[in-house]
Amino acid sequence: METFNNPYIGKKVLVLGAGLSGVGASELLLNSGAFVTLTDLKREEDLDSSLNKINGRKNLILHLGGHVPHDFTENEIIVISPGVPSDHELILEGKRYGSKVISELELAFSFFSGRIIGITGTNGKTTTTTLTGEIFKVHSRFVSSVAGNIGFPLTTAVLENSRQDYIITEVSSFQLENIFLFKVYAGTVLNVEPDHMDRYRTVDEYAEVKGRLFNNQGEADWIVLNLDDRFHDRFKNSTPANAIPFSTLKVLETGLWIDSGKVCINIPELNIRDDNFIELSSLKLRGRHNYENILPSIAFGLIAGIPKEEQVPVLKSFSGLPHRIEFAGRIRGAEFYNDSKATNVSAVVRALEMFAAEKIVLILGGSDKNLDFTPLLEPVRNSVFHLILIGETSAKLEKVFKNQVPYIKAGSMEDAVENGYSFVKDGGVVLLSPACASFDWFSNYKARGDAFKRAVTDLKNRVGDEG
Ligand code: UMA
Repeated sequence: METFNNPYIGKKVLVLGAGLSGVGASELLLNSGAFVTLTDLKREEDLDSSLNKINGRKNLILHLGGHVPHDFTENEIIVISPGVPSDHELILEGKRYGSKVISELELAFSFFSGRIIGITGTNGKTTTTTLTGEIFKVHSRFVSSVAGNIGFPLTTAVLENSRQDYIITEVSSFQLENIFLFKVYAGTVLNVEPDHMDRYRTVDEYAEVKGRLFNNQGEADWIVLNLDDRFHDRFKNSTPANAIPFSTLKVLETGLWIDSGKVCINIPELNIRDDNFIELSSLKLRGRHNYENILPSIAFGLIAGIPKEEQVPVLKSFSGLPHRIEFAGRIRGAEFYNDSKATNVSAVVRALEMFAAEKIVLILGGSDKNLDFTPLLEPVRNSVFHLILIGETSAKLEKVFKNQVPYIKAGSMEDAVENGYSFVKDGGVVLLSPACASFDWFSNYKARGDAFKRAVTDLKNRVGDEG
């Protein structure tokens, strides 16, 4: 690891939260000679096994099973985990005593000598980050990796190799709340739709935090700009970086766009023009929401100097990610799709667009992020045959759909799948696209999607046996 300008050597640092982010941050800090206190509300036995990576290390104090107020005023620096709100009472207290509060991205950045490609947005971050990572991987001139909100902390990626050329980083708004010097060489806000309304007062405030991705950029940097998103002007005006626009709806003069079923490119700054780069029909990814991920991924490759021809095989073979409108099986006429990662309203609307021609049973509900579900009424009324409401938000959802769309409530994922099947066994789609977080019944969206897939497989075995 680089130790140039190491601002943490000998410093007392509190790391708040001992999840993935906090353990990654602690490990980087310990390796750089800091004195670390790691604290979490959870007890050691309830924490993820990743803690084992650092447990017992010299210069590490663990305060688990609750926070010690004194820690927040005693340490010069506090690294806050993204899941902890920045206005946490103890954080505010620490700030009053002069502690500097930074995010894990900020910490990682000070040890990294390469370039960060930053990808944020309400929907499609993980797909875009993964696809961009694949594009960079095929190019033999670069050493690169994928990290961030995707589930692999940036601190860990930097610790593994602080001299790699690029880290393709999925960035959440939470991680941007406490940055100071963190800078992306090239970045995009894919879209801003209502989400995390339990953390931000308005969508405008949420967009403002997303826009911090472009803080600290200079004229040699790049912003990849979605002209279909209502906040694009604000982002463009916030940075002196070179702008590459893209659109999946409009034909553009410069940037990347779609015309007559083909991806077109015209980037004068890079001297690249191709009116027939790739046919959408040759791609495995389908749907406008996916094209919104493909265009910026191509742009990032081009910015880094990866020839467009080199990108073609990657684009053609990439088939998307688990839990994002993932095919989960067929039982007689019913097809099952797992879209567990759709944890907000706009993600569900995008999924419904994909199945517009089908008879859809939609499984909706989960834990509450204080989202307004009324914008779902119109698209659901237009395209959904029957609703199945699950989880903590089912009563809130019921109020929106009562007397508007037929619905039932299900008490478990198995129940939801079985009922869904009963409505469309002669033809149709059962879509789990919950518009909510998963923490009411599950540990995360992956566990929820896996439960759905398991329920489909179990039902298939039973129906097969009966049939
Ligand atoms: N905690 C406290 N005190 C508090 C609140 C929480 O100690 O007052 C503790 C919890 O008990 C828990 C820890 O903090 O043990 C959790 O920290 P965390 O929620 O920040 O989770 P991590 O495991 O560190 O994972 C985080 C991201 N999680 C969130 O932003 C909520 C992961 O994104 C990310 O992959 C990981 O860092 C690595 O960078 C997940 C996510 O849901 C996938 N992101 C949101 C999204 O995509 O919508 C933003």
